[in-house]
Amino acid sequence: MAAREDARTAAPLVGIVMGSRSDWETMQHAAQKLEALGVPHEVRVVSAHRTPDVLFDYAATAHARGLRAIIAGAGGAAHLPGMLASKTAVPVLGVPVQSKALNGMDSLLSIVQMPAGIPVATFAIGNAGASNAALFAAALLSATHPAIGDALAQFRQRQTDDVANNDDPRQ
Ligand code: RP5
Repeated sequence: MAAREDARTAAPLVGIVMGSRSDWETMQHAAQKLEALGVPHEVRVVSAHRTPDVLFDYAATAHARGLRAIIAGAGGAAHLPGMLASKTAVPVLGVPVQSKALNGMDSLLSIVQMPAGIPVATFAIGNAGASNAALFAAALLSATHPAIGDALAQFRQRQTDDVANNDDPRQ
């Protein structure tokens, strides 16, 4: 429980941003994972198209505010992760949100097809991508934050044990 409280109250190491409040249904999976691992984080709506000045300010101040990874989720013409990456050297982890019109293929291609020189680490479409981006951010932080590394190792062990202890699909 202490780790979960720290994840909300300590100075954030990870920023979770999304293009719209409608992305929260997906991006909450990133927040839940960071919370479970005790990774201090913040959550904001930052739109590349509707609030571009906020995006620039968020990226420009991210490192000085202590952020060491930014998980950015967006759908459709998903410019948020790439534009953040263009304005900060903090690693950007892109999550393609599953759009209604094209099922997230538009989001995926918008995020993954960055030109050489500005990388965005791109994850799977939807909930799995949001969860894995959080796990990846925890892995990035584990070299400098051993408690996060321990929490990540415990999570993986529990996941392994769950499969091993439930290996008969008929039960
Ligand atoms: C993107 O447009 C957002 O990331 C969202 O996935 C999508 C739709 O936004 P809303 O119209 O629901 O606000 O910018």
